[in-house]
Amino acid sequence: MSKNDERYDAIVIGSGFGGLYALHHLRDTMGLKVRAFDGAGGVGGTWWYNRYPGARVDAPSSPFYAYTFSQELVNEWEWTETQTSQASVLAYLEHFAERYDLMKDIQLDTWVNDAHYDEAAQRWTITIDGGETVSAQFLICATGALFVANKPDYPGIDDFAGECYHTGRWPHDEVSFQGKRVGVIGTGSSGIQAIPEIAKQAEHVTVFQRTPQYSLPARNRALTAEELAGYREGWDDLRESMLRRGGWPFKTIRRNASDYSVEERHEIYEALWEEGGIHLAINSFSAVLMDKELNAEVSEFVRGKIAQIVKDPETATKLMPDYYFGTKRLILDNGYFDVYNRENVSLVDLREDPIEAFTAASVRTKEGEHAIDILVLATGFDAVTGSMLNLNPKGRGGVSLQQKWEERFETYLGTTIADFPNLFMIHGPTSPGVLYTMPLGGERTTQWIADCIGYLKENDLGAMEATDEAAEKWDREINEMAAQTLYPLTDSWYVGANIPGKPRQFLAHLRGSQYFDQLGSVAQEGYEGFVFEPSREKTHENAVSG
Ligand code: NA7
Repeated sequence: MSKNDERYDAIVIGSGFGGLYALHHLRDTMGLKVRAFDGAGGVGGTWWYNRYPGARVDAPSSPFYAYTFSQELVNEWEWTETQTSQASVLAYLEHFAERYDLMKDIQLDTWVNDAHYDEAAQRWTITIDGGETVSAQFLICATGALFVANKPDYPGIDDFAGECYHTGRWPHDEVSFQGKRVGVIGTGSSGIQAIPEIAKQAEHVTVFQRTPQYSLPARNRALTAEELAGYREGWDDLRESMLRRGGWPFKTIRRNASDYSVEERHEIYEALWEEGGIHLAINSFSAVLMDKELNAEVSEFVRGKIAQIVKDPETATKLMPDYYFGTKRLILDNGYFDVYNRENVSLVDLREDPIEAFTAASVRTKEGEHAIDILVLATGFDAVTGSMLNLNPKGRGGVSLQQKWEERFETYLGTTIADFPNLFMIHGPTSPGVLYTMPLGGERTTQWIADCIGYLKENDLGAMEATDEAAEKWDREINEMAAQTLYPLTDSWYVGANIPGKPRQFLAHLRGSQYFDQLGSVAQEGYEGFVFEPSREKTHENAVSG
């Protein structure tokens, strides 16, 4: 039996970076009554689930892949490496939840099985595990951009009798690869981070690769005490700079390739490769993601590096990507290409030698059979849209999100959806999300959402909703922005190409700081693109008291 006596101002779904900050900000800064729910057994979201060996932040990190709003928080957390490990990010998020006393308002191990909008009450009601219902005026979906694991459906895969793990659902108990024959499917960030670690233990690792990748050396190293102290000291300025510069505090180099000779350009590529991280993409030449010829030159440079590192020429050739550099998620690795120089690692190129079926103890490809004890699926996610479609909220007139997004993932400002009043997404489709520094993006989006809520309250309004026209216009803008780049030309999860049948659409806003300026101006100019309803609760109270 269900009961409906839990009423909140806001419900937050998810307790990763976005959800934890939303709970803190809405509760502690706005004074709202908030409750958060998460199906996981701990806080951390993506960082709770993705605990495979070698998991690290794949963007410029310590101390910038973290909350930025509090100098005290910056001062008290001791980051130790330049490329933060999963364990360290998770410990930080647990510390954050404890420090701000968030746990008392988070219900873990609790799935939200349904969410529907009640037009008359101007409220969202959710049904959680056990059938209990809880309602709130605002539904904040911090459900994660990389949440719904993509599991391949090869014939017989479920008959495989050995251990099988998806990188995005890694077990909490330690997995031992000692003396085991391991098959890894997938060479995105997760596969490329995990493979060198697994190879250290396993008897043999067979990598099944569908698409070779441009992976750049992470050059992870200890973060010195002086560096950290310097960042802390200059935090206000660094933060200011992050706000202005797409989430990254340091100036990126803007130069025209045509001002340099081919030799000079190669010297620049060499220097940036040595420096490591994503510098080759962001600090080489401005047009690298727009100009096909320039991109081809950088692509060739990386292929040359792969040829230098990997000793067996046949394996090196298989590892060479042929799509536009940087148009799939750039990967930062710690010894990935080197791993193929080990005797216990071999590569199967699925484009030449596809998987035909699994047996209880092997993977059968067109050209052979590979006996394995453990199967690691590093096959990624139904990214950006999957977790919202999984939740499948029902909006105005009972319309479900799955119906709404059947053909296109239309949002307004990447945070709201027409027909879904008072529902806000953090890192939703067409927000900068996965292409921005996510913790900061979550902070800034939440602050905007909080302003919307404040505006409604100040003006005795009960609901706000994006119009279809605004959503369509926004959709065109995002598309046009992406069309100026090479991104849409590549099959990647940015365009949904990794999930069979998913509508193809570029899913991110490409200019983070401009995006947050846009959010700011929409608020300043009275929320163009939204319609509002007076608060029925207030009218009701007036009627009662009057
Ligand atoms: P990704 O980046 O989506 O990588 C998944 C990998 O798995 C990629 O190499 C895929 O090949 C491969 N894949 C997916 N399905 C299959 C099937 N059916 N057969 C063979 N290979 C397959 O996911 P990650 O978890 O590595 O990283 C996700 C993000 O998390 C990452 O970008 C970071 O931001 C953190 P494909 O390239 O699609 O041909």
